[in-house]
Amino acid sequence: MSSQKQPAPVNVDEKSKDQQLAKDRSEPTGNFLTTDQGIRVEHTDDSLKIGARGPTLLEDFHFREKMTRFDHERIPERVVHARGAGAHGYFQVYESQAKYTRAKFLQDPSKKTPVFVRFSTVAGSRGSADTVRDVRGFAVKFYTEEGNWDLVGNNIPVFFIQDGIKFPDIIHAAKAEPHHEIPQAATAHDSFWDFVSLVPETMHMVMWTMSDRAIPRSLRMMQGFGVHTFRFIDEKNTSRFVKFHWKPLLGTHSLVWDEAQKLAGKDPDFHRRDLYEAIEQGDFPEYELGVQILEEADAAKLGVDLLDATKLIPEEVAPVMPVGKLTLNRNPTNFFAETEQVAFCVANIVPGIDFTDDPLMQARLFSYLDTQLTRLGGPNFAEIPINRPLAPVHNHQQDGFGRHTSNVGRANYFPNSLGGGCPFLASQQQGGYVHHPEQVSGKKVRERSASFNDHYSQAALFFRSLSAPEQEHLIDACRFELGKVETRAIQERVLEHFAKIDALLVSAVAEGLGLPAPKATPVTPKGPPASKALSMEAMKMAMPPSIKTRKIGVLVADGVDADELMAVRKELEAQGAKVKLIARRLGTVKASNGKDVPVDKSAMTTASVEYDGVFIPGGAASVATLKKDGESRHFVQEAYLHCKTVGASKDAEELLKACEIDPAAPGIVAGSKAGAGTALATAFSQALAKHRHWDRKDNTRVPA
Ligand code: HDE
Repeated sequence: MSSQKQPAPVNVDEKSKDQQLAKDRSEPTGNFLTTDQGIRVEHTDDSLKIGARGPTLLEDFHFREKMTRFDHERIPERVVHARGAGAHGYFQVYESQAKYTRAKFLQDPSKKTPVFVRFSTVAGSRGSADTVRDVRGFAVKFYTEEGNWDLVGNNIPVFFIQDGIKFPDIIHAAKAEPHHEIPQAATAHDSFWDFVSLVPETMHMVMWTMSDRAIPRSLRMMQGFGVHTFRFIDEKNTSRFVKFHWKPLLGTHSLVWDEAQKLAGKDPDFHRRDLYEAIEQGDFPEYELGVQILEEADAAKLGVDLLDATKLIPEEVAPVMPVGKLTLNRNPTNFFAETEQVAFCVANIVPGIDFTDDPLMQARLFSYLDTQLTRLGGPNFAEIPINRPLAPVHNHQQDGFGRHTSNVGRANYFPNSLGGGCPFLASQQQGGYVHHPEQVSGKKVRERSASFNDHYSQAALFFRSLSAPEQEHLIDACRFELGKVETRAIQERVLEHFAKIDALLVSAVAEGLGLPAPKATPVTPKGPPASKALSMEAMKMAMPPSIKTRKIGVLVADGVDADELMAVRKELEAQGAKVKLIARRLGTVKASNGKDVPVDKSAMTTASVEYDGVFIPGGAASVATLKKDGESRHFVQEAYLHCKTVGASKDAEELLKACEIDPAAPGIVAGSKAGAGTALATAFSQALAKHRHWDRKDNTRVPA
């Protein structure tokens, strides 16, 4: 280091990124309308013409600028993960992780590192619906004092393919077919399943995408995974393998497929809206970061190759250790500036964390920056406010489209003496990034390691770890997706693979397709026969029951029993649930005590699929109106069909009867049994905390 002056230490706290972004915010309130050059505009509704009916003048700089800027508003959408929603927040470590990593942001529990998170679907375009069956991206940018670390993960812990060179193939196959660009945001088509049927390494992830994991209830209620094996490097340069996990503190929950499809029409922004509203209301989404740490010496004993991204390490084999918590507490100011322009990159890494030779990860190290050069219009996108690190940037990179930084001095090369040798190099002790000196030797080959060969064991482990209802949903999803495939030979080839996974799976899917089931020859999973952490149902059981942030639709009409409504609302809201009153029309309904009760939603603008449960308070006149109303009956029946909790006061049970719902069915909380007021509300919330009642046997009997 050849400078006299030492750089100041970098201090980052929860507010640092917001303060940095604030410098670029433009506040219209109290300001004149101006051109991009700051000229105040006197008139913006008519172009400059010769006479009111005459030709528009080229001289009209305001018109030309306004139109030009409009004409160029669009940038290319992401080639995958085009649809997304973002949020700001912070990450805080529970205790120092110095024994595993020297990453500075993982040392001090009092430090809050700012983050920006973008959740996404993979296959659909920017304007596609949120609730489609798909993988969800879970990308986190940590603005640490040592520079940006991006953990660009998914909500599924494994990937379809083992080598990144196949990524263009799987994505081409999964996205809309090239000749007619159909279907949008769906894998239920021939080309996807054609690829899958020819590439058995996809099987494990296919099981996950056909499971309820692929239709999360909320972005706030899904897990995240780093997928690849990374390295943690400690102060002594010891390397350990690490896998990253995010666990939502609200638990992991899903929609049901019929509900997801209806939501895609009723509210295509369902997940985006849910995230935005939760943050606005102060219900900040929280996720715990956990790590599975594996000593390098133990890796060989695992029975799976850590470099194979189609495999996971069961939590029974390597437990997930909690490391810290991510809290999302601020919505972006502007969607485009932040959520659209954010550029994540697997290669953005800080000292103390390192890569492995996973050939999928290695491909990603190239792809992200490469795609962003096109998407963000050149090499200077790291200067876009959302992408800027909080750590200072000094180097000899220069010029290019949209350059913001004005480098000082004439020495734009290294080494130099004209600039005093600056900027100078940092040793490892000064925070310089030193790659882990892994010893590698071998021949140049285009080959797949034999240790990557087993494609069915973990698919079987996943399927067998699911509860019976979860297995049923997975089978139904396969029947749906393959049912849309038009080429019989593709369906048959997929069944051949399913036969190697599980006998029930292959027979039930074959039955749905009207094809003979190939003889089942299921593999025996290596390692544990089942893994609890793979089943959302099993994980739910392990969590304290909660109805926090759950939405309850309360159906009301004139004559509703006001006292009961109050009691139920009070109890549910005390537990953190959100209660919405739904009536035929907006405004108010006249309660039984003569008071006007404000309505939140008109039945026409909402649907049961937007709620986690339904409650029908008493009041003879109100119940009589609802009973006669087809839409209200449909609301209740649909919620029932989707296995949601339905509550009814004693005199509202008539509505249940009109809906052909048995008040004794699981998850039906009826006043005649559960009592009234707070007692009824408590019973309702206990049932709601179970999330769904899969054990309803007469589902198909109830119309919806
Ligand atoms: Fe990505 N992926 N990916 N991916 N990925 C992109 O980068 C790619 C993979 C993931 O919200 C692209 O800026 C390759 C796994 C997320 O902005 C692109 C391979 C995982 C996001 C790209 C993979 C992911 C992306 C498109 C196989 C989970 C959205 C736009 C080798 C661990 C980030 C962009 C955001 C986005 C390439 C596989 C997660 C094309 C080549 C595995 C969450 O660069």
